[in-house]
Amino acid sequence: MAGQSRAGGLRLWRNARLATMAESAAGLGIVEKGAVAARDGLIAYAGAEADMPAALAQGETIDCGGRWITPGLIDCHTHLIHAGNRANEFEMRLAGATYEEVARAGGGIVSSVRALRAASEDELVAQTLPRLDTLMAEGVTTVEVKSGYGLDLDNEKKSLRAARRLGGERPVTIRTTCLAAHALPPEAKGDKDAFIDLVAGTILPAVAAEGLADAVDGFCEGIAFSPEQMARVFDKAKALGLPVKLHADQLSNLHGAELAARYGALSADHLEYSDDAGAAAMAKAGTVATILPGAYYFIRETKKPPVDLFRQHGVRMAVATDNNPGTSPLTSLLLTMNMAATLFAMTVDECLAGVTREAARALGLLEGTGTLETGKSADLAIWNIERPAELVYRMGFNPLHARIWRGQ
Ligand code: DI6
Ligand code: FE
Repeated sequence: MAGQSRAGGLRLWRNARLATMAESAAGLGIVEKGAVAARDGLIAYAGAEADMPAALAQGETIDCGGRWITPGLIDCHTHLIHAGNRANEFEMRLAGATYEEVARAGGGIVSSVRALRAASEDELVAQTLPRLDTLMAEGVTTVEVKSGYGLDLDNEKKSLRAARRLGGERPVTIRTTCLAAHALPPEAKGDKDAFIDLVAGTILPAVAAEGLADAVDGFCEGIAFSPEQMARVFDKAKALGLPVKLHADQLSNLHGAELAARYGALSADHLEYSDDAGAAAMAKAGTVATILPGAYYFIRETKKPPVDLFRQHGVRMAVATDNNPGTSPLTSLLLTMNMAATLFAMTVDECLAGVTREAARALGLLEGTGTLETGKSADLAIWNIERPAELVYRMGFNPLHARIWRGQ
């Protein structure tokens, strides 16, 4: 805070090694003797210390002792707002049931819906903060949070209001996504089309009118909604001026990747069963592929997302936790990177870009965060490491030295 009052809110981190993740640079955008200056919460300089304008050295100065600075990490796909947990279903699956069998037996997403509906908004915030704190302790400065366990107007709004409140409780950027088309609630009595009418006709317009969501998402899957049903949700989202995302091709290939691309989606997520045509369509539309190894690992999926196809077509890849009580009770982006590398053979550079620059792109935030570049939010993570690969290599070890959000 002292630095904020001095020299126009100037702050300088010097004697650091930078992985700027800038698009224009090769690889990680490494600067060996680097410095980052922040003014009023924005990056005023990031680059070689020797080339920094002298005027920027007037404020509070922090000697980083040769530590590495990356952009603050971004978790671009979470269901962080939920109530209770599903450890009981985990035990069922350990005894041999599949995720789809558990869902069809009345467990799955619907059991989290019951728990969320019974919780107050305050309780949701209180139950979610420990998960958010765990992400932040690893240098996360931006988190996307979906609704999708409310599945009626009041409970979807409650979820999104609770998600928005997280940003007031902690120094972190929260982006909210309305995932009302996540599952069919029990009161819909099996009528998916009528529920989609409710989502498109009532829930989305109300959520948009109150400014509760930054984007709209859906689950396109046999156990959830068809591509035609999702298209109706997306048509409404577009009419309301909200960008879209999609849980696509996670358990089967319903060509969700193409559907997402057709609507210019910010991202299509999961994608284990996507094919060449899906990757080509995403590349053309600039839709980011969000890779979610936590869910793949936790439900012991065996079909890997077609990372090679994404590379061949030039599809950008983000990496996220998918934190949720059913398929990915994961609150570590560092471990998520390790999984993406170990399970899917993503490179260190791809993993680090996936939790910074590409995650920002998947949220439509690349103008404002995700790389160390002048004019962006001063969101930084400072690490006790010798080389960036350590962030991907270790499992269950947190080398964070300091986390800076908007210059503080
Ligand atoms: N795909 C998933 O993996 C999660 N949601 C989705 O659309 C699962 C959510 C849950 O089981 O609670
Ligand atoms: Fe998800």
